[in-house]
Amino acid sequence: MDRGKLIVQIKSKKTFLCIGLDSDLSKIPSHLLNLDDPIFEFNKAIIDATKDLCIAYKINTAFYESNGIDGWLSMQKTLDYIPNDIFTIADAKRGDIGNTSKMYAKAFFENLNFDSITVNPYMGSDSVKPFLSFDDKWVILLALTSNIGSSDFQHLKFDNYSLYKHVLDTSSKWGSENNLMYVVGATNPQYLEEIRKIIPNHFLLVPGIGAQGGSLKDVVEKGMIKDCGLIVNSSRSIIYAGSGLDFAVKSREAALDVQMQMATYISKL
Ligand code: NUP
Repeated sequence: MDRGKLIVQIKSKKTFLCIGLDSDLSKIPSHLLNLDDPIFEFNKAIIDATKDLCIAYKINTAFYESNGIDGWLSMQKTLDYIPNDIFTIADAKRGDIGNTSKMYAKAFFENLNFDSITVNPYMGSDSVKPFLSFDDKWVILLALTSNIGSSDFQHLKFDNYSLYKHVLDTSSKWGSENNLMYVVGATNPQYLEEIRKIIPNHFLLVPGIGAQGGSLKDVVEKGMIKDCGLIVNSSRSIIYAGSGLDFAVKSREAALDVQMQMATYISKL
């Protein structure tokens, strides 16, 4: 999906919500567990209930890889079930020497037909560039993550400039606003103004509202641009909003609550 189509989706659906399918056998409703593929059935019901309220689904591959071959099949089936006009994210945080990154890119962009993949910048340009050579596919590079450990390295200063700023500055030259986005956690909204000075037009994938306590309002105030420029993810607080037979209805209610707030921000663009 290209940037233009993504923006059209955001404006027409009045949402920049990404729902994270962090689907876990130990957390999904127990009545699904005797079905052939409980994770897929769970995802299918969540997608059916929420697809008009979000513009993206993020599949965190850890939740699927942990189930072995069955997990990869659940992931493939889920990806195939997501409507084509919804942006898909493989949250896989890959990156390796160029030769190997090329294989990761083939795995997620060709074998599995994801629109985007999260990539770890630590190994540098040759580890990221293979992912950027695919038409209509996106790299979402980790910049400033939402976890407590983000302060261990990302805020270290070199030449009086934080490491995450070096990542933004240097990597923004590897791709463009049309194939590169950045992960910035909602738990760090105070840094968004600085980040926007370095990358004024790139889209940001923002996890951390909901279960991690980040504020949508803060993220919008400091990070939104005229094309929206934000894809805000929520996983647990939406997909596990209910645990009974009506779990999909509850997930819709939780997604609708976020979407309605987003609609007011989109209407001001
Ligand atoms: O900085 C990051 N923080 C984060 O939570 C980068 C991520 N990719 N994530 C992922 O977003 C995390 O692995 C999980 O899949 C999702 C957040 O889930 P939740 O806290 O909304 O349940």
